[in-house]
Amino acid sequence: MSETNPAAASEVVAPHRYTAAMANEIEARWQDFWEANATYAAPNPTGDLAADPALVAKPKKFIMDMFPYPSGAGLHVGHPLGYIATDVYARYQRMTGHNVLHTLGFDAFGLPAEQYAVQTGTHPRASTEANMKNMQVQLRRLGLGHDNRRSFATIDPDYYKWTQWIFLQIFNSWYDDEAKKARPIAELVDRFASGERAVPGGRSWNELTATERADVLSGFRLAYASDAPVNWCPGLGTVLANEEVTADGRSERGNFPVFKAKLRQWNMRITAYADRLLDDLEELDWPEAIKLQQRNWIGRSEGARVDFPIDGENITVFTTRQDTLFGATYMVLAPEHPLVEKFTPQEWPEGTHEVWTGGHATPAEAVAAYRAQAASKSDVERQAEAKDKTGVFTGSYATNPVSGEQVPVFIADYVLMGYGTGAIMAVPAHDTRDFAFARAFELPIRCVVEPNDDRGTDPSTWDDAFVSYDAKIVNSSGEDVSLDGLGVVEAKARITEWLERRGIGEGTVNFRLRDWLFSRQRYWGEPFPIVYDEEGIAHPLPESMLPLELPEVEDYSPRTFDPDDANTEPETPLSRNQDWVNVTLDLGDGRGPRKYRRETNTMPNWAGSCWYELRYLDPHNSEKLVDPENERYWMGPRDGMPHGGVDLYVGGAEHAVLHLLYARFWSKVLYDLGHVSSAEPFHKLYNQGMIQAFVYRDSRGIAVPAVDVEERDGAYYYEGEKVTRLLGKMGKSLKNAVTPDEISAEYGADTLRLYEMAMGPLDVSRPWDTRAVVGQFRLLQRLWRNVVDEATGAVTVVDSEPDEATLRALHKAIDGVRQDLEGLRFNTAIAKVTELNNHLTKTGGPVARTVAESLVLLVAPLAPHIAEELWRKLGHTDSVVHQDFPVADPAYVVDETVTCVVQVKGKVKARLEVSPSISDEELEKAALGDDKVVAALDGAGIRKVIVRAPKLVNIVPA
Ligand code: ANZ
Repeated sequence: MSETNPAAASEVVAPHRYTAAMANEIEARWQDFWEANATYAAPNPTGDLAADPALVAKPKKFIMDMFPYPSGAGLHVGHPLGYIATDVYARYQRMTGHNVLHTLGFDAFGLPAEQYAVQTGTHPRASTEANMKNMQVQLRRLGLGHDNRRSFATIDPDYYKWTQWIFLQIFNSWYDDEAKKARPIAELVDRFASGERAVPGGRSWNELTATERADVLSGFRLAYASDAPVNWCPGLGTVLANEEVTADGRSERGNFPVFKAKLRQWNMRITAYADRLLDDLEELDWPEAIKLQQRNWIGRSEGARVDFPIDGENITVFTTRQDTLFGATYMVLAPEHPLVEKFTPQEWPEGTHEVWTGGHATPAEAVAAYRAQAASKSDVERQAEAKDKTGVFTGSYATNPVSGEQVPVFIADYVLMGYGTGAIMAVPAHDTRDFAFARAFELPIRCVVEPNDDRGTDPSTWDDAFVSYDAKIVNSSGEDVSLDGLGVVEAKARITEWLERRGIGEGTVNFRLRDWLFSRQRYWGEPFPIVYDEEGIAHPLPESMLPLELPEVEDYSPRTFDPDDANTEPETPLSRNQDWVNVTLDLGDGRGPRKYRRETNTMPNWAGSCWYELRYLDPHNSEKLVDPENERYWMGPRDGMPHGGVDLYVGGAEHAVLHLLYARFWSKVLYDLGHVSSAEPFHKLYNQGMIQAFVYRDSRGIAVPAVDVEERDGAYYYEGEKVTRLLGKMGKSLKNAVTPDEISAEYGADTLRLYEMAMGPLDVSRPWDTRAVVGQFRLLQRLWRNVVDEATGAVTVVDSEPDEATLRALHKAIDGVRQDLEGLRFNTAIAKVTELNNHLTKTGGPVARTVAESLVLLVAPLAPHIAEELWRKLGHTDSVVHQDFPVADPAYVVDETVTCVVQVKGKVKARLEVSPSISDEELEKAALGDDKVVAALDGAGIRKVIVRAPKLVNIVPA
């Protein structure tokens, strides 16, 4: 490539031409300068990063990237797209009067780092640190203006000390549903002890043993251990959060099967915040698509709980269609429902339908067999829209509370224990799954919502359920309530009121969101600051014992199993170090030194990224997570916004739910407990697109090295063999990765930055094309040439007044670039800079100093190294980084106009100031709409309009 590379050519002819070698020299020099002078240091109001109060008096901008995990593969050119974008934006904000905080840390715990370590046989800390070093070198070369004093990795004990501290805050609090906020658990204990609040279970607090008290509090704590069914992934050897399981019931990482298993695990009570997580979305400046995904994940459903009496007890169902209660012809319990045994009689009732029994001699036998079958399926498999529904009759009937009818009670795996009440009323006429089930089990199907298509009202002739919210209720009259003729919404309201009046049901809201499974059977994560006493009660470590450091172990590999073997149990790597696990401690709780066992699970990799924005604010604070004054300055609510937060957060759309939901939840807890002033972490979120690359595959479908592929007549060849080309991801495994280092070596980082920003709108994915990079290099060469004599190296600018056309070109560019940078439209900003630069090139002759300086300032956020160099060459002694961004003079921004004469019957009636490029149609419209012209026509019709844009319009009245 270097033969055709202008970057390498012509050094002899023009010794001071901007070449790759020169770019590399300039860039390395300025990177050293910036580092030595702490050019990007952002001052804090207080603490060790505090500085000139005048700087802190400025408005602030806190600009953040989703931080990377230190991958062994290093960066390819796709990774820095967002980092460059935030850097350009941050530089622009610095030049428009803001105190800017922009830095980057590393998310260094978690599965990827650990898997890499296991594969390469190195300790995760060693491999992670080596990877970070490598990435830091790569990032530095891009000229990113980060405040490196604020960088850290989540694996630093100084950092995870506070991750553990936050865990303890969450552990030590409960959600007060009345106040709608988290409070210290000690307040709840006081309320129980004083009798102000009844203890669940009905006994008094004083009667309870220590274990019983701990169990009661577990039901309230925002972080709690429980034996609930969890997602167990034998192939990875760990349990996973719901968010980490794909739609087909496999692990997001590694694609292994995931099973439900009952294991004692830590959870975060994120469900307590479901309402607030949903409501506060409204206030955020986020892409609608991401908000929608969060709304769906939280999954708010408005419906009702309804009691169906059975043998003096009730089965309570959750339904979103209480308006169809008259059409409920059977019920279904989840196979795991605790009431199943109770309602499974000794024998089948007289005349039980054969298909209902599954061929079993007794209900107990049928239920046991079906339960075993259901246990081997994942939730997703159970919920699949398969037409063949399975289940068995329990042998019992319940009463439909509105019709009084006896309805059979089934168990079936399409009803999940973890949603609603784990029991449903089935309305086969209007629910697809119930319809399929009713057909299979020959159950009655009753139409209670009048179809508005042509299927008729006899369900026996239907092929599927009629599902609609926009129809009338029919066949729904009982003794003292009738829904007939009502629409769905009115019917729901009426029946809910009826149920509530009789105390047999109530309107409720149900959420799809589940509590967040928070423990992993991994080595490479934050240890829990929890120990168990000899009675098995969990105790928090006192703050003075933090950080609880991850112990060195010989064997840090996870214990994995046959991926398909559900009957396995996880083993935690930390449990292999018994010296660490068994300790004698004085927790300072008045009980003196005692023997304890440490928790051996570790936190999931999401923990470290749940709060890192806060630590950037005050990274060296050893007393506090963050000083409140610093937090308020950078994160506090402004300008009447209900929440504060990071001013711009850029990252990939793949984090729509997991990271962003978890981080929002932690923010809210910290806010409730008074540790921070913003209840939301990220005010504005922006998702950058992906840089894609062509993947070339041979006839076997194997990727071949993209650099060695040749193009001939529209076809592609590798070693003489024809290969196919498709646009895909960039990566080592697809043999199409291009590194920023290669491109920087060939053209310089400024060219790489410009190319990435010029490729298209930031939020759109775009294909990488190495051959196109040179275009941006040429722009920088022309820029250089407009200021510097390539032969002598002398600055060529002159102290003269620029001409009018140049002033117009300049101020239009300033105006446009400002708007584009503010709006993150970097590609169009570059187009405007290019236009101005071309104007100067075309005009020829030396450029006026004022114009050259403005041009350099316009370029500075985009290509900071060359801008810094030219700024010095222009005679300045201070860095370009903190200069004021040019301001457009409005007089030169408005389009030039020409005067158009409008005649009526040959006489001049009006003069219009119009754009020289106005079209005939526009000009005619403007003329006919002019007040003076309207007056002159005085209601007369028009025979003819002659238009000669832009100067003349002649109107001939009828
Ligand atoms: C009666 C009914 C009639 C229903 C009808 C739907 C249509 P969303 O919107 O997702 O909240 N359901 C309730 N609990 C369930 C569970 N544990 N497992 C499986 N399904 C369950 O869904 C609520 C609806 O899903 C509820 O409303 C219930 O079926 C079912 F024409 O009740 B419906």
